[in-house]
Amino acid sequence: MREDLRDERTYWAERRTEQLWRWAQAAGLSRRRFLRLLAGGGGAAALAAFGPRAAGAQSGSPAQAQPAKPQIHAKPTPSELFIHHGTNQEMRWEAMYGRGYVMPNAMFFIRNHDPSPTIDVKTWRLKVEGPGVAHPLELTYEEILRLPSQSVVRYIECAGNGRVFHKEVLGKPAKGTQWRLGAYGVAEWTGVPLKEILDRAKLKRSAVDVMPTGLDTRKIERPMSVAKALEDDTLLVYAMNGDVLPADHGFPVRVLVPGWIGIANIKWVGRLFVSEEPVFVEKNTKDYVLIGPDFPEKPPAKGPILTLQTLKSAIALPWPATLSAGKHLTRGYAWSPHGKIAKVEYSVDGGKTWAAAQLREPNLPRAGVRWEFAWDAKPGDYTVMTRATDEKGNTQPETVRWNELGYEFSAVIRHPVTVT
Ligand SMILES: Nc1nc2c(c(=O)[nH]1)N[C@H]1C(S)=C(S)[C@@H](COP(=O)(O)O)O[C@H]1N2
Ligand SMILES: [Mo]
Repeated sequence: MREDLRDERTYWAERRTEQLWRWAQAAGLSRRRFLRLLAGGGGAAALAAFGPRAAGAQSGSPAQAQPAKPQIHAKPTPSELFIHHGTNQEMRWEAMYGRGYVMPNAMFFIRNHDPSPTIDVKTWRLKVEGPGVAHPLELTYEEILRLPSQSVVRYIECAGNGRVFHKEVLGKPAKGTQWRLGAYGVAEWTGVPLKEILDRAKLKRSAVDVMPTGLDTRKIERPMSVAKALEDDTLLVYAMNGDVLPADHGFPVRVLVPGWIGIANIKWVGRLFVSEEPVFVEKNTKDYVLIGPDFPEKPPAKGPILTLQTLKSAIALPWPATLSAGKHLTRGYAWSPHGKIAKVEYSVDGGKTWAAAQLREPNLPRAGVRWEFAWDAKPGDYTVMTRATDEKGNTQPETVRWNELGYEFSAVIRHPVTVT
């Protein structure tokens, strides 16, 4: 393999070039001319002119359906545990104070484009098909449960987590659910490595991408490279924190694609499509791309395609918080897609002075870590800040670049706390 396509960054760069080359070939361009155009400034945009308008258009624009369904979620979503955002439910960080390492299923955030579908496992089948497999399959739920399984602890985070800070910090609102930091959750996921399933479907050497499709109203889908699908911890998940995978989290099965953005973790999977060509759909051309003055168009996508999540930290306190004066053990989490967290620093004076918080085991890569610090709080108004650094040396920056859809907010956040 020329490049490491398990890395989401490399993957999209590679796939885009392949797509442009296909269009160029179809238009009769030579490889030389193609490479020259590609290398030139604005070359990709020029090449895109050879292709269909936007690849996402092929799948049609999303239905305008405003579901009149009373039932959006299967589990209770009380406001002590969740901040409600329509079909989405944000975990309240203060509810995680004093709990264990993983987020209980009853508290795990929900990110749904449409209401959670109800699926009958008796008739449900997983189809594994497409030109990239020699032996297409249909598996029942029972058959899947009998395949070799794995359990891993990993986080899932929505690409839009922190979006509200585009407005509150950068001063320019971004479109989409106005999450604070609660679109993140750690769980123990159990399921069948996708590799086991692809092996049984006789994955061809010519296979390029694997795309899971959801059985929700708009059949949400987004591809991954074959290399990523074959990683040990890329799973077809059927259990979450030791329970049957809950309806809101993808029952009967979802994929877990560790380190990749939330949308890669498709729920209610009905089909795994294995291609021999790059796959471009709405969720990697129009959504989940960076759009804005700092981001050039990247045909066939409207901007750079999102890759990894960003490094973040959050405080397990209400927003804004009020505390009574005295000793407090302040707690929270920090997480990075690049590996373990190396340190978390905190400031209670708005960033003038910083000290190290204590990290609490476990500290697992692609999951996160709990941190805490003792604070003897005197009455007054405070801005509490935390700054995480991961084992690869990435640190939360002071600011980030605004983008229309509000992705990749990872800057240090100023949490308002009043001590009375
Ligand atoms: N079929 C389907 N899969 C989906 C989604 C969806 O709307 N439909 N949302 C995605 C997004 S954007 C995120 S962030 C995660 C959220 O997973 P959770 O709801 O279990 O927390 O699921 C992903 N998988
Ligand atoms: Mo998401």
